[in-house]
Amino acid sequence: MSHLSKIEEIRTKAFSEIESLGSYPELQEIEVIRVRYLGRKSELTEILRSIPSLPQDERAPVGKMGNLVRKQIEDHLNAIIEKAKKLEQDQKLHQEKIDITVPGKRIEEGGLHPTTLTAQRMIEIFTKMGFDIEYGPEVETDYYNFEALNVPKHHPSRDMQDTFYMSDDTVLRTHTSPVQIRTMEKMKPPVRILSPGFVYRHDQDISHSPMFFQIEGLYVDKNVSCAQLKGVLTEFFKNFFSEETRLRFRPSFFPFTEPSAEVDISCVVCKQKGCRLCKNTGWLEVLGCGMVHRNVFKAVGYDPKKYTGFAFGVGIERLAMLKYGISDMRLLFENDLRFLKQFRTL
Ligand code: 2NM
Repeated sequence: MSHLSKIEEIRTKAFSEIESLGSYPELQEIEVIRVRYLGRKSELTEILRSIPSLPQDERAPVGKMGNLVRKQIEDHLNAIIEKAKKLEQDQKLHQEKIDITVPGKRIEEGGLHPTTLTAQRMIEIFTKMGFDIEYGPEVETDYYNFEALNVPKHHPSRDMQDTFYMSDDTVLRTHTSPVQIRTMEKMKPPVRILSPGFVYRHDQDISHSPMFFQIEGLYVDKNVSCAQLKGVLTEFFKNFFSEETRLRFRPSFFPFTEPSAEVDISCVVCKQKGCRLCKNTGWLEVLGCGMVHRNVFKAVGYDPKKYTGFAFGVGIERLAMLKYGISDMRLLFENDLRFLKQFRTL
């Protein structure tokens, strides 16, 4: 058989095989045919490869015919492949069509814990006043938790009855003041920071938890005054509770501040008419504060003649209870969803 008629035969066979694929060919079936007629080992490829060894006068017509048929088969296959792809696509779309009448799946919404919400609100108010946020370790050395804070060796707060000791000189921090010490060690005044975090005390009843969330504030610079302390705290409580909130500063004592004060706010429940919460005094104790003791400045290498500062510390659970009307602190630690779900407004 001449090469030309062989090529003709290949075309006829290829075309009839392609036709036999029917109207819904699969891409895989098409590929089998492509390899059979156009692949490296196909008859047509063999013929085209053998052209250089053909007699001179046969080369041109065989080459022309061979390439033409190759192109025809290729085009035909490509057209079929397009069709098959489109079909596959249509089928996919058809299968994927959605039933918009099926009821939606409800996404279980989470929420933030009231303690977290309270801390966030407090941080928001103080950052607007220019305070930065600082964090530190919950396991502290005796030095950062007591010594640098001017707490004397035999102060009751150092007692095993009150503090969780990890070893002779490591404790679970009893306040976040160590964060203030660490921050002052690494930067010069002006220092305006807030230190939120968990602290630990050996203490437990309806209004005390052995682990609670504290936020302390510290402002150190030249000429920081007691009046500024009162101004900043007043601003905070008016923003946090309401504009009519009043503050009262009572003299107190802390080793790390001098002078020191306890801050009471006008009762958020009865507006000072007298109620059970404020024990008919009209006042609620919420916070401790004072002017930073010169010994604390000495410990961090600040010159107490050059700088003054104020500091305060507040338990967040207490503020959360007052803000949301929670009567038992234990609710904040039990993680009962019936309780927590009531704060799910985000
Ligand atoms: C309080 C009350 C008074 C306080 C002092 C310091 C530091 F590090 F600057 F000395 N930080 N926090 C402080 C002062 C904390 O909590 C009731």
